[in-house]
Amino acid sequence: MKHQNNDDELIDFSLAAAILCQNDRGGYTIPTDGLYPFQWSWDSAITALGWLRIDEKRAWQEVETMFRGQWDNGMVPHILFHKDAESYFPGPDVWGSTDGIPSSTISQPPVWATTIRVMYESCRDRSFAKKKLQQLLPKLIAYHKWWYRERDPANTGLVCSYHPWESGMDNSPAWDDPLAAVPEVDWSYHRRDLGHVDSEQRPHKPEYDRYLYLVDFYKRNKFDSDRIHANCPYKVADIGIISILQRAGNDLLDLCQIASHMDGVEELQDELDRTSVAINSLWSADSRCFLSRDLITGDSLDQITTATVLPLFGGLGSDIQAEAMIGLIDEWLDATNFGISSTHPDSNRYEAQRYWRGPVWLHINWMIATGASDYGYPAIEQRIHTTSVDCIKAAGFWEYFDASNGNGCGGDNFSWTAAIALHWLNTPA
Ligand code: 9WN
Repeated sequence: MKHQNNDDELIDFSLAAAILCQNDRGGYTIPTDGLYPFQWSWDSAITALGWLRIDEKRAWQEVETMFRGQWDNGMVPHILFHKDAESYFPGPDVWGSTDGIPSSTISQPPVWATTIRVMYESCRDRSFAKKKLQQLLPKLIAYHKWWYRERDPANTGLVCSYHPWESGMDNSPAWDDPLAAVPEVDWSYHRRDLGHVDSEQRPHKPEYDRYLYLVDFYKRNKFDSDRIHANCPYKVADIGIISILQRAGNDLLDLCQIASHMDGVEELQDELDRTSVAINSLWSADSRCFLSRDLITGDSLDQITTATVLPLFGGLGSDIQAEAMIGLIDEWLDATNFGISSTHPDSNRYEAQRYWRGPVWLHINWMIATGASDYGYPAIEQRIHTTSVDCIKAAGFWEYFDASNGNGCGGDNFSWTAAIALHWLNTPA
């Protein structure tokens, strides 16, 4: 039986705003207290959308703090370790990067230019925003160029990821096979996540052993791009990253146009055009979506996860492909009660509460709903919106939700859940 949305019962948006304030550490927002005590890149980008509704200047500050940690080569790290904290593992010593703000040595889905475009278009103080935009554009361009140069040196049109953490969808079943080929670390360590969250809702140890092997591998290779590209035991063309990069790249070009900033624009346009063609090699008519690929074995990673329909968000599907993806999403929503589950419930690897193997993540629902709307499917957008509202009504502002009963999972008082509510669920679809 479908869960009914009772429209009279509203989300507590003042609580959402209070969560951002509670998680504010002065210029950056932690995802949640204890479990994640640092600044994460794509969390921070989504969180800035929430700040925009509360305090515009604070929203721009969120962006600036993140880009203060940008590497000289253009990479925006996935974590900035602004302060020491014992409650998270692995910390900066394990990652081994010591220049500037201590950071991780991989990136995360590059949603920044998309966020900044929303911020620019919906802000009240346009002249302040324009000033900020002028300062940020060269950094954003350097970041996008980093993806193409370092993660697609052969110019295939499909950037690659070196770590499941880079996808932001850490233990997605799509990564099971490529991750299984990575050796395990032979040293012992103490996971801190299990002190905050039930182990049923977190990745297993063999996955962590391999996550850490990869972290060590970059360090042993002194973060040398050529060596890592040649020898990294995990190399995946991740449809989620590719789609988010494509949308952000188009948003970046529009922002450059607005600010009459033409440096580097032609090169970016060429990269976007290349991806628009190359993406078709990932299309699966049988699955009705795009599939990531293991670039070491060449195998298609055939799990149906929310990443596989993100090309709607990236504007990467033809009209026919979009129609097929929308059909898939429609049936997917029939099979769940609360939003789109991160892994399709029909998968034999589906686990209702285990992190990226089943639960619903609201920022991803927002991306898919946005894509559905762009392609002209308002009824699907509405369904995703309504069932996302239901998650918060059922449980509050959790990190992720069980798609069958709306139970909140992972960390509570979670920044991107609060922010996406303020940004997206605060307005009717
Ligand atoms: C590793 C902060 C991050 C999110 C990721 C989510 C989780 C980290 C972890 O938390 O990953 O980066 O330790 O589990 O998977 O998407 O950015 O919220």
